[in-house]
This record gives sequence, structure tokens and C-alpha cells, in this order.
Amino acid sequence: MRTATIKRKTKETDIAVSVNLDGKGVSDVATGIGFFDHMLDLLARHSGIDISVKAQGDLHVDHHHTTEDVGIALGQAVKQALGDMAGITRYAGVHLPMDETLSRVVIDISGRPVLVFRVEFPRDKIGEFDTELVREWFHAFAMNAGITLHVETLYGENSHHISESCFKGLARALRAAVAIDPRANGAVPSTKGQLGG
Ligand SMILES: [Mn+2]
Repeated sequence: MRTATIKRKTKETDIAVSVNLDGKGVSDVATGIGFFDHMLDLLARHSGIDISVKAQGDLHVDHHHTTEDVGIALGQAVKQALGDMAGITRYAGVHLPMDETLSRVVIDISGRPVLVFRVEFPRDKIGEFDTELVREWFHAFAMNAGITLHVETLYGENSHHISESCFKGLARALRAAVAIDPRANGAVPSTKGQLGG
């Protein structure tokens, strides 16, 4: 089974994350931030990855540490669950509509962490959540999962829809990229024979 559990505790946050890449998209998420829980819930549902996140953070400061540190822990969990990446599809890309918004998310499970994030939000906040934290989360996730991730919102008007299209796009791209490719015959999908450098 491709599973992993990560526990991460600092003076700012205390986080436990579990993933099952071959799950059914079941989420069990509690970060103390309603909108963020909504995004992680979507991520699980649409990726098919079972995701559990329990986070207690310094929300009296703001939502920054909790959002970023969940991204770090979830990225580490996905990387650990992927193991040597044998047999994975590796590349995937989707266009993900959410009403008037369209985002493109393209992923390479390369072992080389890169984020290109071309997303602009019309509003500074969605509920209590600072929209600038969407980028912080994607950056933390990509760096720690060791993936190359390109996210671009091509157009959109509503900040909630824009964020949702990014998370759902990541979900659908991840779903395809982590899937076992039957034609790979268990090989690591690189002419170098390994991923990560
Ligand atoms: Mn929504």
C-alpha cells in the first residue's frame, strides 16, 4: 500500500497527516480554518487520495503558519508514500472549470521541486482566509512533495471559485500522475532510471 503518516510539531503548529494514494478520496480534515478544510476536502475527494489532517496552529496570529505547515506535511506524506516512484504515470495536466473560472494545472512528479503559480485573486480574503495563502500552500506542497507544478488561472472572477479550481485541478492532475501505469511494468519513468536529480 502506498501510504504515509507525517507528524510535525513546532512552536507554531502541531500537525498530523496521513495519506493513502490508492484510497477512495475519503477526507478527515480539521485545521481550525473553515475555508482551508473545504479546499483539503476537495483535494481528497477529487484526487481519490485518502487524506487525514489534524492541525492545531497559532490561529490567533493569523492563518499563515497553519496553512504553510499543512502544505509541508502533506507534501512530505505524498513523497514518502510514492517511495521510489516505480510504475507511476508521472506526468498529468488538466483544465479545471469552476463556473466562470478556468484553471490549468500541470504536474511532473519529477523529484525536482518547482512551482509556477500564475493566479490572481480579485479579493484579499475568502471568509477569514487570506487569498495570498493559497500560493503559500501550493509552494509548501510542491517543495516538499518534490514535484514540478504549474498552476495558472486562465480567467475567473470569483475568488472562491478561483481557489477551488486550483485545488480541484491539483487533485485531478495528482490522481492521474500518481496512478500506476500498466505499460510501465513497474519501471521508474525516467531514462536516468531514477527520479529526483
Ligand atoms: Mn466551494
